[in-house]
Amino acid sequence: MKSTAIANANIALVKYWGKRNKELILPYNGSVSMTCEGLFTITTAEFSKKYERDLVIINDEKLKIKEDKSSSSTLAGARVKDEKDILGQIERIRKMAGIKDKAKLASETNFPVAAGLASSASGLAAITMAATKAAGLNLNPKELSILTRQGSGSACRSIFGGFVEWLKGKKEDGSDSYAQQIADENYWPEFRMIALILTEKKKKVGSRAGMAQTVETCPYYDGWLKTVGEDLKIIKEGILKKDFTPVGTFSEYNCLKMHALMLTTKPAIIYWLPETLEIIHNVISWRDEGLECYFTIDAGPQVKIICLKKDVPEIKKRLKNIEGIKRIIVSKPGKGARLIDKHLF
Ligand code: 2P0
Repeated sequence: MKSTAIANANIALVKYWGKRNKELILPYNGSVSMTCEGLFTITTAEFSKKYERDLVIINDEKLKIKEDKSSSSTLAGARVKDEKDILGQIERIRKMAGIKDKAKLASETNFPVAAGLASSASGLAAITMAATKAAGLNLNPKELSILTRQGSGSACRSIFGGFVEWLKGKKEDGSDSYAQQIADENYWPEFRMIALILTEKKKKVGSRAGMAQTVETCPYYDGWLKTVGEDLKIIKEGILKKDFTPVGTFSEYNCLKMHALMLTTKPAIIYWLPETLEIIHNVISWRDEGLECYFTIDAGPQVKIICLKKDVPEIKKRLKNIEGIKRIIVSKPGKGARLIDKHLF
């Protein structure tokens, strides 16, 4: 059977950075995200005897299925991570369904891949939903989230719409580490995330290698783990009360704490470009002038501005005065991953 799924990317308000189990992808800390409408991946999957080997096509490009020994901090390494994730996920799904057929999978993403815009989140969520269905499995959202997590951690949050929490869990087998919805996409429709694309180049240090390096070498990682619980509590409460100021304040603070970890990792992981810092300074001064907005930044140079709908026109107007912004994408809370009828092949 052929199945197709669409999944939106998500941007974290409380970040995931560090694994307690690399094999099962179990995080050291819980995280919270907004699923972003309009930043999506569509995937069609089919398992069939007619395929001699697994065939994966990403944005019209065939994945070369090969082992590459290069470090994951190189461009090639970042690419291999994606391939291994996808093939690993197909294999996991085959085992779960008890089938041997090879798969054909086509995936299309409508925004820059591997540049700090959560492409692996929408990608692995769409792949997992399409391929499980194509393999004849009928998983509930919690089971789907657990399986998606094993392909890429942040992807487990994209199964759900609106505002989502990924529970870190305590168990060794990962059965209590999954995402759940805090509030759906219609709960706080005024909330906005403005993604500013500064470069479409792939990042040099992938999240997977970067976070492992942080856990191993950063002297402040314990401080992160001690304080992230407060960020989670305040942001979740703020979402439920639709109280923008604490959500924005603590999202920005949590992002800066994560980047402080990155900067003090050996070797240092510096994702920011000069333009990133310029936007940070602007957001802070706009806020001082009474325009309430906050920033968040992931494992890449792009800045996302967190604001309310009423302030989007003024923020866009001010952004015109900043050089180096290639694209602006405004997202509101979006739907969770779902099956659709229109197949890619
Ligand atoms: C997040 N990031 O919470 C954080 C913030 C990047 C910075 O989740 O190894 O691609 O596949 O589990 O999910 C990126 O990490 O890493 C990420 P894996 P993933 O959105």
